[in-house]
Amino acid sequence: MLANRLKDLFAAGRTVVNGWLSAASPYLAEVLSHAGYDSVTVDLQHGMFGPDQAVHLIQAVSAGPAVPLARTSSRDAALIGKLLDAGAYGIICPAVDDAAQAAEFVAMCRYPPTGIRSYGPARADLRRLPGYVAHADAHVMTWAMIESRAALENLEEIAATPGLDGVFVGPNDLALALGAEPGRAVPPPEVAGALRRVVSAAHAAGVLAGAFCADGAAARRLAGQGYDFVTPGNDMAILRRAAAEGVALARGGAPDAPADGGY
Ligand code: 3PY
Ligand code: MG
Repeated sequence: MLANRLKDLFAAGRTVVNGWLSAASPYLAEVLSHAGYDSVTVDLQHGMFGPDQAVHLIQAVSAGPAVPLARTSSRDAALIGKLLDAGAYGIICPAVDDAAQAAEFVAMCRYPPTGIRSYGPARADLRRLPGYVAHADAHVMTWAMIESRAALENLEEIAATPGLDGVFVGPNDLALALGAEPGRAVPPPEVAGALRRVVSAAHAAGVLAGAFCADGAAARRLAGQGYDFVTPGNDMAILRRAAAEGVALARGGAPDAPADGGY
């Protein structure tokens, strides 16, 4: 594991732009890694692949300039450890609803005595340099997803979790939790309000604010609100939009306004 370039970008106040990979294609992972993103997240929760294939996707992202991250499918020490051993430089953990869950998640990403990560770094320590344990603990980033009513209620306590780098809004599950429709290009008002609350709570606690976004315009809006880490759409929503646009243009019509917010 090299130094985590994302940490330098955050420290310099840059908005970090993250790609989102849900297709089981190492080729696509390479393409995204060369597309200009600062990082690319391999999505184990809703991506169409499991842990074995995630290893190859992390390898493919590593072949380009983007920093490989992973969203785990659950708060599971074995899976999180495997993703870190495979070379993920940070973990995004879904559905973190309170401070105890946030602390549990952070512990899964850190070695003893602070955490419970088991030793066996495999791809993450290919160079077998001395000091990997301390290096990994200092460079692996931890992001807790805020995507429920409970998480909003416990937001300040979650953000104050020692060792947590940032909170990361899942606008679709949050929309469902707040009785609104998920998957839209423009977040419903309930979610828009929550997004504003999350960025100020995160910064008040001294941690970063991140979010999944439907597209570049949504990502730009959140960056304007102070979000540090934005994800302008997932691979398949981008592809579907571009494909539909090409078809519409080829048929001499105007492309429809994007309805698919991705996930
Ligand atoms: C959500 O919007 O709920 C997400 O988890 C983004 O993938
Ligand atoms: Mg979600």
